Amino acid sequence: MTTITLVQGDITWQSVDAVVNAANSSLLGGGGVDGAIHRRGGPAILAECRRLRASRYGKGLATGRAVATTAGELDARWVIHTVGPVWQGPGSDPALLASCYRESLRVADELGARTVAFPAISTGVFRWPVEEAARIAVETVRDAETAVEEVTFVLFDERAYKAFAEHVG
Ligand code: AR6
Repeated sequence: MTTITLVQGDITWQSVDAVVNAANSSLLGGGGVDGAIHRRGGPAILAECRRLRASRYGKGLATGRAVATTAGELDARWVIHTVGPVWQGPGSDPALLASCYRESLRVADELGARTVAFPAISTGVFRWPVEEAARIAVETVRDAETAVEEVTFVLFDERAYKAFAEHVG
């Protein structure tokens, strides 16, 4: 059983095996949580992302997929980068958002990570309504077959925290 914990705050301060990044397909950084992770984690993360782009991920990382790099100077061993879907309005397919959580946990299992921190993927620049994103995130993690022992959702603001709390009993 995976324990689900909620924290309100900045994910870059978490002490965990793996921190998940809400990246974009370029893997070369951006704003939001992506910018914060690269800023605090330092240049080693970007250097490894560039190597991934130069090798297996020449076209970038597809939406719903995940890949790991070093965590640089973060208090973690790995950053798992995943690309959430952009909200396209009502009727947007939640499958790709669920895939981000599932694939990130699959990568965590490959690495042997036991504690993983997630942000609320797609709920910032990618505009996914946080109430729906929270339900998808919690249900997907709860249903996942994984050896990860603790998943911490790190929610940046109170609205996101409350949305996740609705689904974590
Ligand atoms: N710790 C935890 N959560 C955070 C932090 C932080 N330090 N900073 C922001 N959030 P976003 P997306 C929350 O925009 O919607 C980037 O440019 C934020 O309040 O970071 O998946 C990427 O490069 C929101 O709830 O990610 C992509 O281009 C959540 O993290 C694009 O944004 C996700 O917001 C990805 O967009």
